[in-house]
Amino acid sequence: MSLLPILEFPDSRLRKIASPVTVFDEKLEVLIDNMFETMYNAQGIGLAATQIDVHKRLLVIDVSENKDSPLTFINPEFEVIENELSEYDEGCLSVPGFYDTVSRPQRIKVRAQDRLGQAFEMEADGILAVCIQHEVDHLEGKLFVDYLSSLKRQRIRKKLEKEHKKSA
Ligand code: GNR
Ligand code: NI
Repeated sequence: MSLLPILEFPDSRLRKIASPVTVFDEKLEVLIDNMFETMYNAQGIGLAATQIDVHKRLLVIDVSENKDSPLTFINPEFEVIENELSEYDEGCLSVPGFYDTVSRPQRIKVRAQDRLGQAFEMEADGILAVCIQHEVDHLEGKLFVDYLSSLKRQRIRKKLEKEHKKSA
């Protein structure tokens, strides 16, 4: 397995819209395994393919305490089943070191395919619902900082650009 480099805001590749996965093969399985390894290594609870510069509709999540409940969502779609919003202090592996409050629908129903292409459905609430919506946003080229004021977003962009220059 291998660790994959994670793109960081304001990299324009994070703005690409991902295409559906159509082929379920060995190569896809290797990619999924590498995404889990990369996510666990970075101590994230989710990772979208967009973040590793693969523009396919694929994401991995593990919100469990013991990091023993990996979930793979391929070609995910969700509908809101409760319009009530809930706030969560979000972070992102592509926006390292920054956290801020985002409001999203509390309860969703997700339809997706698993790593073998088998369709499944599940309902989600709490942190899992937050994480799925955060990851599906990545597939649409959207980041949690887009929900913040432009002033906050600009501040974050400038700080990260400075960091990137230092390490370049
Ligand atoms: O690791 C992550 N933590 C997190 C915390 C609150 C809301 C969303 C997330 S997702 C993030 C990993 C990530 O960047 N996924 O795209
Ligand atoms: Ni993220």
